[in-house]
Amino acid sequence: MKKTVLITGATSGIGKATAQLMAKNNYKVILCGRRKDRLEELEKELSTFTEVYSLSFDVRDKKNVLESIASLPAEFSTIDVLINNAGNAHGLDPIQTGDLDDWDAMIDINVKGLLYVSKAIIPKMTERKSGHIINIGSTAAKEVYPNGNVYCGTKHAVDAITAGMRIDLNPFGIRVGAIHPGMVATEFSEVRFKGDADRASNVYKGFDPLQAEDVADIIHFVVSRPYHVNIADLMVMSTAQASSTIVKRD
Ligand code: NDP
Ligand code: 8X3
Repeated sequence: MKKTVLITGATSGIGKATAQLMAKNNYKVILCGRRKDRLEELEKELSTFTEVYSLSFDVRDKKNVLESIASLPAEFSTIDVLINNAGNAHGLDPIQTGDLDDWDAMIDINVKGLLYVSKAIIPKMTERKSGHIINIGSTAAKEVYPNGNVYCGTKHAVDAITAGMRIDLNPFGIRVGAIHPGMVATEFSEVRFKGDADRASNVYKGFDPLQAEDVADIIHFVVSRPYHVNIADLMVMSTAQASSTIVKRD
């Protein structure tokens, strides 16, 4: 029987590439994101491969998250795989001049949003005693870089929450793991720099960064292991990147 995967942040970057790959690999796909036009377009594209359903919600709105996921039609309501991918950095400022709204956005989306979506889905997994949760962390979950303060804090939290989920869900036979990419050329830096396309493209200049498809490929690999195999923690960087701050550029 086809498995169902729910992907948050499917309107762009890693989430979109993952939805495309999972759809072509015989999974039913639930696409989540705020931008309805992008959801509609992707749903149309992927419907030629598989059954697709879209949910538009802001992960910060806990009522909307819970109600949206509860509203899934019966044929999509058994979620086998949850990919908690929605998230972004907002700003890159030293702690003394950081913007309070940026801090709220990152903590509310990257941490609390991930928790709300998980809370909406985990009870059915524990009932069935099966399921797979993949949280998208970052190299920023493992190290802290200059001006990364709050973003790194949210990703460290994702790392700790992933470990906590794995422990608490262990009696139910649920797989839980995190995937931690280094720099991936997506819309991530455009969001971080509030639409400054030049500043964003400089982040990926002079080296061959990871692409969203590279990370999607890894997510598919992790999901498609035999059920007794749980890839608990996986870090992936471009060959040119050695750490958050060390990148070999031309
Ligand atoms: P993108 O900006 O391309 O995609 C971010 C996705 O998150 C979009 O689909 C966006 O959808 C969704 N999203 C953002 N805010 C919200 C919200 N409030 N409610 C619902 N959905 C939201 O970035 P990436 O694909 O690169 O990022 C995906 C994940 O990967 C993030 O968790 C990021 O931290 C992580 N990551 C990224 C790296 C990189 O270098 N790119 C490296 C390591 C980790 P919409 O706006 O339509 O709601
Ligand atoms: C995104 C990668 O290095 O910009 O998590 O933090 S980085």
